Amino acid sequence: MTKSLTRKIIEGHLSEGSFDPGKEISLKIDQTLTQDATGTLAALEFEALGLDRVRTEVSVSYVDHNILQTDFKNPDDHRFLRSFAARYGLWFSPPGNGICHQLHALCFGRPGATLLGSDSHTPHGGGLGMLAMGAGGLDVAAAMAGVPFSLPCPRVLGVRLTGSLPPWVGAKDVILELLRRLTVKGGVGLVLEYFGPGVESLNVYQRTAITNMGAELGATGSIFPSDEQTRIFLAEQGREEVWQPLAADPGCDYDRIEEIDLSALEPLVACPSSPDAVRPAAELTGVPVEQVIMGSCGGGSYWDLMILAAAMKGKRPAPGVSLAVNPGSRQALAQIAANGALGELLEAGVRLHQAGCLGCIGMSQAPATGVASVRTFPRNFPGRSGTKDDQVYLCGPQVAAATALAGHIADPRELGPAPVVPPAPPVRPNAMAAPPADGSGIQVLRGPNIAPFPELEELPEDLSCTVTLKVGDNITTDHIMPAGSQILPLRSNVPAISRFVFAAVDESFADRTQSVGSAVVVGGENYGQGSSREHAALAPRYLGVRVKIVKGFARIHRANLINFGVIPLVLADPADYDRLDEGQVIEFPGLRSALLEGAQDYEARLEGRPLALVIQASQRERDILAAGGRLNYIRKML
Ligand code: MIC
Ligand code: SF4
Repeated sequence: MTKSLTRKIIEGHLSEGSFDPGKEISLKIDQTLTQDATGTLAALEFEALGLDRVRTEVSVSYVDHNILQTDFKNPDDHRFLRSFAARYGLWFSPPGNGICHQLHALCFGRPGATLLGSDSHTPHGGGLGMLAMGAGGLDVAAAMAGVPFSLPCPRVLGVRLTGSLPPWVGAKDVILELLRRLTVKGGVGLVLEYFGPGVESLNVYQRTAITNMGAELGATGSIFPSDEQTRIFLAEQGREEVWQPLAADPGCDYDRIEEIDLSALEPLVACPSSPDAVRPAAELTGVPVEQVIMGSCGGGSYWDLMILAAAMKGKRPAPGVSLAVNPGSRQALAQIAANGALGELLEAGVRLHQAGCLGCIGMSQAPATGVASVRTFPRNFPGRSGTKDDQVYLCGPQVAAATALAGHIADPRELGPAPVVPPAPPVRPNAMAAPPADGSGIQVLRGPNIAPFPELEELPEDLSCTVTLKVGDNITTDHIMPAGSQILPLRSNVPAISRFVFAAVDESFADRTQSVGSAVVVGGENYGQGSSREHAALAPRYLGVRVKIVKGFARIHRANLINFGVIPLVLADPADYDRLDEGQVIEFPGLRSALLEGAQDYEARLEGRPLALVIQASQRERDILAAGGRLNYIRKML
C-alpha cells in the first residue's frame, strides 16, 4: 500500500488508534515549544502534574510575544519562565532572540519528528518535513510530561506543485492562493501535504512561510518532504546529522488533490480583515498606504529580509510611509548585518526593531486612524493591530517593498529584475540557554502577577444556562480573548484577564455573564479559529460559560474548551441558529449522563421547546468534560 508522508509519520508515532481519518488517535510527541503568552499557563499546568523533568527529546520555552516590559508583569513572567526552564529541563530562549517558530526551525527542527507547540503557527516546522501541530497550553504541558497527544486523525490533502515561481512572486503568494481557494475554514481536519515537481524549487525559508500560514486555513498541519533543500538548510545551521530524506510513496492516494502551477501565480494580497480576502496586488494598486511592516514568524526570515533589502537598495520609502523591520530572529538580523544588507536597509530609512512578534499581536506598531497598513504577517483579524476599525493588508516581502516605495499598494513586477538572494552568511548568534543536567535544586521565581490556577467544578447532572452572547461565523480567538499591550501582560492572571473576554464585541459581556451564574455562548461556523490561546476557553469558563452552541468549531479551540470543561455542542439543524437569542434560558437536563453514556444526539429545552444538538466527542473527552476539565481528570487518574 502506498502512503502519504503524513501517514508515515503518524503511524511511526501512534500510541493509540490507527490511521483512520476522523477517529481519535494519540501520538507520541518528540518535541514541544511554548511561547511566553501561552507558556506561563502551560508551565503552571506542567507543575500541577508534579513531575521532576520534561520527558521529551527536546522542549523549548521561547519569550517572543510579550517583550514590551511596560511594567513588572512581562519581566516577572520572563524570570518565571527562565527559572522554570532550568528547573524542569527545557531550553530557554530569552526576549530579543527571536520568534519561536523561526528559531525552532533553525535550531531544533528535525525531519520525521512530531512537534507540539502552544501556538497556532507551530505547523511552520512542517517546512522541514516534520509533523508540527498547534495545541492549547495544557495539551503541550501534558506532552512535556510524556503524555501522548490526542486528536482526530486528519485527512491528507495533497497539494501538487508544478513549475517554479516567476520573478517577484514568492512563497506567501502560494499560501495566499490556497487561502483564496479554500477560505479560512477550508483546511479544518486536514494536513496539507506538498508534493510534485515544483517542490524542489522552494528552499526551506520559502517552505516554512507556506506551512506557517496553513494555520489560517484551519488545518491541523502542513508538510513538505525532506529532500536536498532540507539538507542544505540543516547543513547551514550546522545540524546536517539530523537530516534524513523523507517523502510520500510515489502515486500515493491523497483524499483530495489541489494543483498549483507556481509559474502561473501572481503577487497576492489578503485584504482587511481576513487572511482569505485575497486579491491580486495588481487589482489593488492605488490603495494609499502609510505603514509597511516586515516581520513575524511567517514574514521575517533571512530570505524575507534579503528580498526587502534588495528591492530597497539605494531607494527610500515614499514620503509619509513608515517602513519597519521586525527581524524574525537575532540570527537573521546578524546575517543581514554580516552581508551588508542591514546597512542598505538603514540607508533606506527603515525603522529597525528587536526580533519578536511586536505589532503582529498588537504589541506596539498600531497604525493611525483610517490608515491602511501593509504587513508580511500571517493574520489581520479586525482590531488585532491595536487600532479600532484598522485596515490591515497581508502580503509577502515583494509586495511590501513595492508598496513602501510607491506609497500605495503596488505590483512588485514593475520593479525591474527580481532580487537574487545569496546564501546566508555563516553567523549564528544565539542567546538560547541549555538546561542544566540536574535542575532539582533550582527555585522557580514567581512575581505577583502569576495568579494560582482557578479551581473548576465537576459537571453536574443538569445545567440551566442563559445565552449571554450570540455571534456569527468565523469568530476568532482574538474576538473572544483579545491580545495587545493592555491585555497580553495578564496572561498569567486568569481572574484579571477574564474581564476582557469578548471586550471588543461587547464590553458588558464579562459583567453580564458573571451575574447569570451559568452561561451559554452561541456562534456560527468555524467558531474559535486563529490562535491556540487557551485563555479563550478558560477565561470565559471562569466567568461562568459552561456551554457553547455553534454550527461548527475550529480544532484547537474545541480541544481547549474540553480541556477546561466547557461543553462544545453543535446544532443538529443549523437553521436553529435563528431560534437562539441573547437573554434566553436553555435547560440541559441529564447532560452529564448523556455525555458519559456516549450519546451523540442530545435534546436541550429552549423556552420549553426541544433544541436538537450533537455531542461530537470521544469517550476520553467526555470523561474530561464530566470531571470539569483535564487537570481534574488527570488528578483523578493519578
Ligand atoms: C497569534 O498569532 O494569534 C498568537 C498570538 O501567536 C497566538 C498565541 C497566543 O495567543 O498567545 C497563536 O497563534 O496561537
Ligand atoms: Fe508571533 Fe504573529 Fe507569529 Fe503569532 S503570528 S507567533 S503573534 S509573529
